[in-house]
Amino acid sequence: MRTSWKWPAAVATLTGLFFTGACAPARQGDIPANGAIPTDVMGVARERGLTPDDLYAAAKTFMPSGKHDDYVLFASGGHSGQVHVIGVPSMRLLKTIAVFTPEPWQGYGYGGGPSEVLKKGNMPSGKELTWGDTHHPNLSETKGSYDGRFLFINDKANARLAVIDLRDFETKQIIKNPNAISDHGGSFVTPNTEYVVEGPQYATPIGWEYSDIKNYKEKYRALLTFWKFDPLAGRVDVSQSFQMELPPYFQDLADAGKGASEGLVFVNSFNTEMATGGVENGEPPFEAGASKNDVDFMHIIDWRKAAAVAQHGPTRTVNGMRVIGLDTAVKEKLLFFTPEPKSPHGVDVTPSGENIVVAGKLDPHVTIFSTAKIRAAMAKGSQEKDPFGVPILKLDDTKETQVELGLGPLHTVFDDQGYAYTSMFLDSAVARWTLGGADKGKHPEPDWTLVQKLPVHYNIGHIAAVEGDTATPGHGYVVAMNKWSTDRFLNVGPLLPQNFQLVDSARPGESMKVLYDSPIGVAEPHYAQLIRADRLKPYEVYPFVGYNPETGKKDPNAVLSPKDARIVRKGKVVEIFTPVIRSHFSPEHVTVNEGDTVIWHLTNIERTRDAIHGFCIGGYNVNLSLEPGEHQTVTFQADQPGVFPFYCTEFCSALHLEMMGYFMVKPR
Ligand code: K7E
Ligand code: CUA
Repeated sequence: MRTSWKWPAAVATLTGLFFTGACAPARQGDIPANGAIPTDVMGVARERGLTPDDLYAAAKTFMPSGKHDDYVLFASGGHSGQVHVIGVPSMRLLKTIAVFTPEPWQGYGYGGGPSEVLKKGNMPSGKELTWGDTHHPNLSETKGSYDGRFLFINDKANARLAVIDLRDFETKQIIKNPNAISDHGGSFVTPNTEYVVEGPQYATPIGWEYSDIKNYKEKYRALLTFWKFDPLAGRVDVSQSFQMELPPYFQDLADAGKGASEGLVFVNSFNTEMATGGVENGEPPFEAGASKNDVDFMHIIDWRKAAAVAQHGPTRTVNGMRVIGLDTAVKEKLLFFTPEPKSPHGVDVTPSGENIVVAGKLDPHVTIFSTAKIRAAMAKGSQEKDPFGVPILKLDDTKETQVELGLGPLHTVFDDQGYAYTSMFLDSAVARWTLGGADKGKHPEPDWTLVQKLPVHYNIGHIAAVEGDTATPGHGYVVAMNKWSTDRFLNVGPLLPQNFQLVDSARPGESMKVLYDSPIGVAEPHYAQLIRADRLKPYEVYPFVGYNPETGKKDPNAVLSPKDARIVRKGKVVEIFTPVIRSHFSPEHVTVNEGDTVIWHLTNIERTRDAIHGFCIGGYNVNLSLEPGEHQTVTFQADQPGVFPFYCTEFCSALHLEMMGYFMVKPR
């Protein structure tokens, strides 16, 4: 293992001072016995027992006040249902974007437009869903590179997709998959964000039909969904979207081809055994039944051809969605299989698109497939079929090579130096290895070779690198997204945070180092993407007063000036028009009758950056966040008589506490 990084000579000569017996006080900041508090870097380092490696890490990650990070990490918030936005290299949490879970500080789910966005994600039965299990955030792409415009994320638990607009970092659309209840291999975009792909996980009867699990092979199916994205509207166009039926294997991660492999989508699978569990009835449990075979199947889907079939048929429509049947997918040559090592997890396309890397949880290798070989094998076809008639292309005809990495390889990302980085769950390590072919880059080592394994703490799941899943990756940093933190942080009780470790991925020929441990105390993150900060161009304030963030237009009920404040009564409907500005709402007295419908229009007419106001009504579960220029309308029933103060929930000025009023409901 190389350790060739250079420590500045002047500092190196001082290194000897670190452990020369100066007795460190019990806690940093305590006054030592000799009364001397260190005031210089080396003194502090000595006092805290820091090594040159520690000082290097500190210098690499410290962000002076007012300076900004170079990269932004968009991380799934796991079963918090949200997305975390983290600056890199400082690893500071910049924001949590509310997606599938109500989030009061963002006014998300407590009245107004955001509540309507959330409601669209309810079950078709009307059953309310107030959380999600977010796994894979995916940034919109142009020509296979991030364009900084939109972010998509899936909800594994309920098979939903969310669209976040990166002009204001807000969730604009949640779509409930009309036919599936479980997903995982999503969201993944095609190289120009033509489609957002939502891959399945656990097979079920399509569209919530009931069927006994004894009929698993006949009745249960997986669905791969292609959501058509309209970049001008910034929304998925459900009417132009389609689904493809897949066998009832448990499909896992997916990735869209790019460059050489553009037009294809790759989807992993496990449980090609079609185990159905039932350990309580003496059947083999899932964990045994679903890992019997030595290989599972990587699915190869020609999405361009599939889109043409969706357009011209034959398809059937299920719950308003066009579905390409499994038999059609076979007949039209839309779907092929090739064996992949037992119980794989990640499938990742290299920057050139020439190779596809599959990591098998239960296999010590990564298997690298060749796009050219896959295309040739697809053209040739295969006599070997799975039980559903899907052609199986021979592994020898599709495989480029294998690289042995160790225990539990999961996910792989890439840099522009010709390296791949694979997370090793069981080894608790990041494996760096070399690519060949079009992705060879500048590495001095032989192609397809393990170069270094860096221990991380602990049980790494996903891994992110600088634009490391695009056609144009950068280099310098890798983030290890560790499932367990165990002893890394102060004990906060038995529910522990996860641990994101920032890794210096250094230059070719040098060694990786851990730079920073960042506790993620808000649910288990899965995937994350790391984008150059200069690709993002968010609003500083909304572009004009009266902006409705849900429509992107001026709201017809916008209250544009203080003189527009008014109350309009029509029978049992009371409409209030409230301009919001430091430090008052007007009107300040709003009196209605019990049973009235209240429609309250509020516009933040500020143009000053960060002049945010909140609007809450105690006892009525209403809380809005009104950013400069933003308009929201909240509608509710005045169903509780009494006097309810409303106030601003953001400390916006010296007279913020005075920014209040009374909502008075006269009893019947
Ligand atoms: Cu957690 Cu991508 Cu859902 Cu692997 S997945 S870790
Ligand atoms: Cu407005 Cu506080």
